[in-house]
Amino acid sequence: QVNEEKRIWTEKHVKATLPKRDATSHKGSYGIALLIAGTKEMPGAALLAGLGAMRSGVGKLVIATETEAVAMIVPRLPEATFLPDGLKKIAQRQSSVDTFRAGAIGPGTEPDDLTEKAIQVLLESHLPVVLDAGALSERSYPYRLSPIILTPHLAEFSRITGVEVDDLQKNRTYYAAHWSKKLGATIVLKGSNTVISFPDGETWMNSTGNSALAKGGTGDTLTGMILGMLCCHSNWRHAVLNAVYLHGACADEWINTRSAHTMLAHEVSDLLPVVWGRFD
Ligand code: B4P
Ligand code: MG
Repeated sequence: QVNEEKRIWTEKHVKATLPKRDATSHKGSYGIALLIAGTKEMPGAALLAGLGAMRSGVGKLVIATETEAVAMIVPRLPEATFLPDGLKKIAQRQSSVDTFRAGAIGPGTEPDDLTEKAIQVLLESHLPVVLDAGALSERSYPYRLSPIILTPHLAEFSRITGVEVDDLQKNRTYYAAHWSKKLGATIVLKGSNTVISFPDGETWMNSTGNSALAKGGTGDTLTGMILGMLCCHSNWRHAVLNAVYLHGACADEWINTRSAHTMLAHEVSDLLPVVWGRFD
């Protein structure tokens, strides 16, 4: 089962693995997600990832971001709560991460010393951790029981691996699987037909998505969606695969009636309720 060539994650798999929302559940049933994202210069990335997360089944969302970014996010996502200057507080261990169910870091943050320290704190915790954008650097990962999920596009994957983009592009499945094993981390290698590789060799190709997604911010939305799905799925692999599938399916929904040139990243989150609704 594990090394089968080009296994494709399809509607059939999504139908079989998306969780139901239990009639008697409450927000505590779905946990609190931690999103470390955004700066005062790039607050939009935190908003986009926040929208993606809150549309994807979390109980509660805490956004750790720069104080100045909070005022910009609140009007568009009043449901979120905040840890102002949270990157610093987490990096300096002034604020614990133990109470969260899952964490994501990187959208709209710089790959600097503070980010590196916050990543170390997350990696020492029990949380499933999603690393994107500013959190994607060349490094090794400790052995841990909870998953580490990296979500690079080709340019970021090249930065992590030192392999040229052209070479990566020609052998996407090979490199995703190779580096997933080598790093002990799940790799979501983004692009047309996103490849998802787990450290034990299990590898899938996604079947949804289109060029409407080739626009700034859609990656931030995906990071949020993976974070949210981790909170409402009991199987973390299904959470990752279903997030990638539904993210692409929203873009497919968009181009049913609208031009691929025109979709905005936050509109992926706007479409998710209807697209997900078809599976309930
Ligand atoms: P960044 O500045 O890092 O871009 P970003 O903020 O990460 O954008 P975002 O988060 O919105 O999108 P992401 O790609 O994460 O870019 C830095 C530099 O890297 C830029 O100069 C850029 O041109 C370069 N770069 C980026 N991607 C590259 C690539 N593939 N090859 C070479 N250079 C590249 O997430 C985008 C989402 O949309 C993903 O989910 C992806 O799977 C999806 N998507 C994008 N195009 C798609 C397509 N054609 N079909 C289906 N899905 C697609
Ligand atoms: Mg990105």
